[in-house]
Order: sequence, then C-alpha cells, then structure tokens
Amino acid sequence: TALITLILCLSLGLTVVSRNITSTFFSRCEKFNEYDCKKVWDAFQQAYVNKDPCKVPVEAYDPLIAAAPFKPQCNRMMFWSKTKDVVHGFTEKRDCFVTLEDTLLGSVLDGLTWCGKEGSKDTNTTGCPGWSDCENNTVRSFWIRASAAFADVACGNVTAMLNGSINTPFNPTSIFASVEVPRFIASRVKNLNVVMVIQKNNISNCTDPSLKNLRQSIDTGITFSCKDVSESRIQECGSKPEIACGACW
Ligand code: N1C
Repeated sequence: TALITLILCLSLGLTVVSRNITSTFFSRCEKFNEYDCKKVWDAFQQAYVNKDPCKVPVEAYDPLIAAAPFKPQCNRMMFWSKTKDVVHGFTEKRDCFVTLEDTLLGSVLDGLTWCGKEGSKDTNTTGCPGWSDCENNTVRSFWIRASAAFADVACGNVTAMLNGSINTPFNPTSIFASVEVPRFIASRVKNLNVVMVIQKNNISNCTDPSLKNLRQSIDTGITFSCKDVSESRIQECGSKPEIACGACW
C-alpha cells in the first residue's frame, strides 16, 4: 500500500502541476473535430519535456506542426503586429478572416505559458523564461515555428493589421516582419494589404517610413497597399453583419 500511495501522490502531484494546461489544451482542441487531440498533445510535449526551457530550438516543434498542419485559406488570411486585441475583437464577431489563433495550434496555445525541465517529465506553467530572457525559449520558439508554417500557406490577398499608435508599425524584430513577411512568395500571394489601425492619438499612419521598408522587403510580384482605418470603423464592422467583409474598409 505504501508503494500505491506513493504512486498516487506522485501522479496527483504531476496532475496538479500540469492540470491547467492539459485541460485547457484538450478542451480547446476538442472544438476542432478533424484532429486527434491526444496525438497533437503528445507531439506538443515531445518538443519541450525533459529539456532546459532555454534550449528549445524552433525545429523542436516540427513534429507538432506535422501533426496539425495548417490549411491554406486563400484571400482570408489575417496577420497582425501589436494589434492583437483589435484583430481578435473583430474576428471573434465576424467570419471574414482567419488568424493563427483561429487554427487548432494557435487557439490551443494562445495566451498560455509552458516549459519543461531537464530530468523531469513535468510541464510547468510558472517559472518559465520570459519572451526575451533567452533566445531559444519554449514559448517563443513555438510562436516562431507556428507563424512560419501559417505564413507558408498564405495565398491570394493577404491582410495585415498594424498599429498606428506606435513609433515603428513595421518593426524588424517582430514575428510579422522577421518570420512571416519573408515567407510570402509571389507564386502564392497576390497582394499584401495593410490595414493601419488609427486610434485617437495615433503617431503614425501609412506614410510611416517603416512601411517603405515593408514595401521594399516583400517579394517582387506581390503588390502592396496600405489603408488607414480608424479603430471605431473596425469595431463598427465587427458589430454590423450587414456590412459585407469586403466593404469594411
Ligand atoms: O511579433 P508579432 O506581434 O509581429 O507577432 C504577430 C504575428 C501574427 O501575424 C501571428 O500570425 O505572429 C503570429 N503570432 C501569433 O499568432 C500569436 N499569438 C499570440 C505571434 N505571436 C503570437 N502570440 C503572442 O503575441 C506571443 O506570445 C508574443 O508574446 C506576442 C507577439 O505579438 P506582437 O509582438 O504583437
């Protein structure tokens, strides 16, 4: 009985440590019918379990991406940088665009923190390295890998929402600039349409010099456009289904 108690306590301990992320992962995953969530969870865990949380390279997530590949959704794909709340406030209400967070992998891991530890089978959700604490950290490597795979399937008209309330709306250090834009290829992507989100105290717009860098860094053959759109217009379109997706801005 001592052994059984010990085993029970150990598994209970393990459950307490990782219960939240496990249950969040599965309950979010089960909303998507066409995937085997246990398979996806196992592929997820092999990326970081029993590893130093600062030594998880981007490639560690390759098997996870292979277990839940992204499907191209031409003309509906939405990218963003520093506009997460506006974008999701809109996409939650209207079925006009698909963001990474609308896909299985993006949705199950959105907003979560996780990491493993050398010599342990546990998944921790506290005490993990922050986004910039070390280069190859568990969470950052995931978002880089997932963003790359999502951008790889981009096709047709691609939309990106950038933030007009910051100094450099197209920031070279962002995932959008460093991972996604370089993967848009002219044979798949026709146009890159930037929606610059303008708030009351905006300090930049489509004329910002950083947008020139964006225009110059996209693959030749992809046409570029940028439109300043007020945040209130985006919200209005979100709440009025009678406005067609294509007429929002
Ligand atoms: O660095 P960013 O913006 O340019 O990254 C956003 C860009 C989007 O187009 C997404 O496709 O990269 C993808 N992406 C996510 O979908 C995502 N969901 C949650 C990148 N990061 C994502 N996160 C978290 O947001 C991530 O943990 C990190 O902290 C931010 C990066 O967002 P950003 O700097 O606004």
